[in-house]
Amino acid sequence: MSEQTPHVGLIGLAVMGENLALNIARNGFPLVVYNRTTLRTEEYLAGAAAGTGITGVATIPELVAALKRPRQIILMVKAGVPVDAVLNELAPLLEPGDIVVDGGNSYYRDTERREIELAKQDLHYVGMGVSGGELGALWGPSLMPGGPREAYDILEPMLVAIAAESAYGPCVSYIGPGGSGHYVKMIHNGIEYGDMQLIAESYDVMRTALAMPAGEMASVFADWNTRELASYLIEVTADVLRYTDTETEQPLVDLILDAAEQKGTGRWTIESALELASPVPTIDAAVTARNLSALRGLRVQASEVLLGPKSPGGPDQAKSLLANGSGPDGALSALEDALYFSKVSSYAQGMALLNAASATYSWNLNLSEIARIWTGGCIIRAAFLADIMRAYRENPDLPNLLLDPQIARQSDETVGGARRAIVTARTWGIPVPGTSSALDYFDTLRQPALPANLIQAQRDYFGAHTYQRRDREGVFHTLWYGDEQPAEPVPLQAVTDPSAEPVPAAGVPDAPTNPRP
Ligand code: NBP
Repeated sequence: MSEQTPHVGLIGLAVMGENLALNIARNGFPLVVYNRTTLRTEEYLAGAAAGTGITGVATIPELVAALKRPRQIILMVKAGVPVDAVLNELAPLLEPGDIVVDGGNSYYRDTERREIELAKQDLHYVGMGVSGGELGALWGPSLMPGGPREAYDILEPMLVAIAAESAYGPCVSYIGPGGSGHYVKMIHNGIEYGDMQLIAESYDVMRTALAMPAGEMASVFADWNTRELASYLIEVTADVLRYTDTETEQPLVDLILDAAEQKGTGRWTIESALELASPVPTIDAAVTARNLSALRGLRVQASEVLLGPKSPGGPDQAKSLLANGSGPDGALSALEDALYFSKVSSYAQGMALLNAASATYSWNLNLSEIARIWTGGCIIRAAFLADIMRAYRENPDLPNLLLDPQIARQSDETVGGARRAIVTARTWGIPVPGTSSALDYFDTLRQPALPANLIQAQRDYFGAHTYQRRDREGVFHTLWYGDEQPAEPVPLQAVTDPSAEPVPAAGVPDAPTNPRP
């Protein structure tokens, strides 16, 4: 093998792979590409890759033979079964020390399983989150590589060269062992779901309660993009709202069907949050909202039967409710505060989940560094990430982002806008599940006394689940019936019809016959 023989191979020439390969070649790392459908490779070499020095092969054995050890083979294929299919063919051909990087959106547990499997052959498996879409892949994505540290050290010069560069350095960093890189990418995507839902809710309040046309809303988002909310997704929103359909001369956004899709990462984030008991209600609300949006037929049917608020008023009333006497710009300023507040709450939830996963899986995640590599290249890049970086740099043990003194103060200053936005939306019958959940998370966190005492008492009453007391140590159970035996279950009566026959006792679910142990 000559000096010029490349180390780097890339498998999968769909939108992400083809652009990432161009990025790698442009940065001076020669590479060989392969795609299952050979025609795609041929078209690519003759088209986008022409003159870049990228070479292609028609089979996986040819790819392996064309690379120098330690081979560095990046997979950019569809997550799930295709990754295993490629590995089944590729792994037997590799030699100890070779590195396989999965750059797709693989489930982190699959990554851990594959890492263990390949390690038996002394192969390194790196699960690497890649964010930024096709433009990011081409000009600089945010990269979240996890797996064996020694493999990352070999890959680092290439990864640093191809990653986005923000004001805070290259947007790549070693995340941690095992599936941590793909886990962090999963949380990134969960936060992205939350951001998009919260933006959509601001848009809905402007559109429905304030009766603003798309062009006017575009200007509002462009204005918001100059301050605390500055971010890629706000910029995207302004551009989308400004876009006119050439055929109809109408804002294109008004013509798009209101049924959103969701793929694995949002659902996986929620599943992990439930498993680790580290709630992410705003991400949950965002995924649920997409699922509800997809039930379009049902929604249209329900809109004819289920009635909304009766005459909530016109835009002037909505403005006045939002502004609450704070002047002519008060309404939009309240919405801006609401969006900022909700975003902070949502990020606090996502970062708390990362913290919980880090502790549970012993990943030793550096949350400040993770916020740093999200400041460029990725879909959630935002000015606010610099605040998160600072907060965790100053206090790596911060139990929750909302407890950082500066972020707590900002939340306190903007929470009023969120309360007014929710009241306005509720008055007009506009669903704002993301904003509401963000406020509920905040209001729950700041409560020293939640009503869970009553829930504990109820649980002890019907299931002898026991409870703890505020005023003394120990675990307690109470005979809530006193000394008497519990009465026979009383049949439930139909509430709406006082003359209805009682329901037979056997029909009463979970009737407490003898709840004591
Ligand atoms: P896709 O996720 O659409 O996957 C298409 C690629 O997978 C093609 O090259 C296809 O080859 C290959 N493939 C399939 Br499908 N089954 C295969 C098999 N059994 N063996 C070998 N190759 C197989 O591509 P993408 O949108 O470029 O995304 C790639 C990865 O990056 C995914 O995991 C995705 O979730 C992730 N990602 C995507 C984005 C984005 O914006 N699109 C952003 C961030 C991350 P073929 O040509 O022969 O069918």
